[in-house]
Amino acid sequence: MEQEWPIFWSFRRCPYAMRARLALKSAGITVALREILLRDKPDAFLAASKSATVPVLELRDGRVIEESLDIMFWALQEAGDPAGWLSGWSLRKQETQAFLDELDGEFKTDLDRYKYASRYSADAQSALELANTHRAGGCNFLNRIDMRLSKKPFLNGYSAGLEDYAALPFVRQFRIADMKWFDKQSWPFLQKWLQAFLHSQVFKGVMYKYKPWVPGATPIIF
Ligand SMILES: N[C@@H](CCC(=O)N[C@@H](CS)C(=O)NCC(=O)O)C(=O)O
Repeated sequence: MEQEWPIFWSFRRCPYAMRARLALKSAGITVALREILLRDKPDAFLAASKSATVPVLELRDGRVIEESLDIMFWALQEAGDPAGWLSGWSLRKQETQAFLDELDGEFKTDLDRYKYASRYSADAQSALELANTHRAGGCNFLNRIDMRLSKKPFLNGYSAGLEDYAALPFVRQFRIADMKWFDKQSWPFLQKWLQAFLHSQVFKGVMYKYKPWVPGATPIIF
């Protein structure tokens, strides 16, 4: 059957999928969203995705985009970047790439080790130590975000864009690991930036709960 829209495989709570959904919405690109459960991946998803990770975008011409940042770039460029998300990137390609690499590399590792320290440790004491070490590592990155935001309201510049929306779902997760502690940290600019995002219609617009996809289900037009 001819598929009318690209197929977008998603998982609501996944920060990678969140940032891809944010970019698709900003670009105004309509997709058929297929929510999956990571513990019960459908065969059609596994057939489409070599990495078996979400998000995955299956284009109508048969191309498959498997990395969330690639989906963001594809969507924004395809639509002519209507909201100026790529303005910061156009001006500072190298710095933006370095930021994205650190975000998906060192910061994500710190986030995982901090949030799920017990999975990586033999006992409670070593879990606590590991969590503290990686929380400190993450703070290093967050301190620098706060510093940047003290100069301009967004990482992208005077309006939010690629770096902001690529990072916000992960900063949100870092906060969720221990909200009381996070909210006490002296990151005035970062706290404001994150809170504005959490309360935004933009964020709410990509967080609807959908039932997991099953073969033959009515497409969810996202
Ligand atoms: N580099 C990938 C990473 C995507 C990723 O790791 N997604 C997680 C969910 S947040 C996943 O699908 N994990 C596979 C699993 O848990 O089975 C991207 O940017 O899209």
